Amino acid sequence: MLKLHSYWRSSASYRVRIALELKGLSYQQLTVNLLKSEQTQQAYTALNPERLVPLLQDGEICLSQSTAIIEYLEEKFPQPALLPRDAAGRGRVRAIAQIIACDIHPLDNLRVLQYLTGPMGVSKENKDIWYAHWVVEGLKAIERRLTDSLTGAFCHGDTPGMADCYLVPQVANAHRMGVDISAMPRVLEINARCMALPAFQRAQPSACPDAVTA
Ligand SMILES: N[C@@H](CCC(=O)N[C@@H](CS)C(=O)NCC(=O)O)C(=O)O
Repeated sequence: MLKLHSYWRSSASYRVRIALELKGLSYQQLTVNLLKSEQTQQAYTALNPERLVPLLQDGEICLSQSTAIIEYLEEKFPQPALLPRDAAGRGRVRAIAQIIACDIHPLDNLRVLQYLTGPMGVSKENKDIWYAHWVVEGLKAIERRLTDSLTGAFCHGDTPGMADCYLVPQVANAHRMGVDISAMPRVLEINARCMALPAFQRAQPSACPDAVTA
């Protein structure tokens, strides 16, 4: 069985859980507790020297990086497809995914925020301003992208796909951190449509075995 090393509140892990659920794949979740710095401990770094989650194990294969993992799943388990059939469509979907994976998330990751408030001496208030700024900038870019005619009920057409795997966790993070994204109606509509689907519900942080809900 596929094994996903992940943490319930990790949005990069959440992307992969959505992809696994949309494809109807069985997988076991193994917790790497980021709040206990388990990602830096020997047992985990032996598997993933990058010291980040998620990590997918498929037999002897160990894959890091959520995008590489999702692309691997797409190639190994092509149906249902998370990418459109046409090259232009695949480019568009990957671009939306990369706005989140490359333009937003690296600026707001745990270790970046900890570096701001630690060695850089940034106050919690200013750290929160930094966080909200980059989330809003990135989601605004997606909102503008979603004005084109290729957007349907979901980010690309009327079937949930790879771009939605990235959008939903980023919106969840924005909500959790109290970032105001009310000026992004398309983003919010698509997020709500996704969250009405069982695959997205099964993947959400509160449904994870390591979720702390109290
Ligand atoms: N580019 C990586 C990012 C992975 C990543 O940053 N994961 C975060 C959780 S969402 C993490 O493990 N953070 C631990 C840390 O910052 O020390 C991916 O897409 O998988």
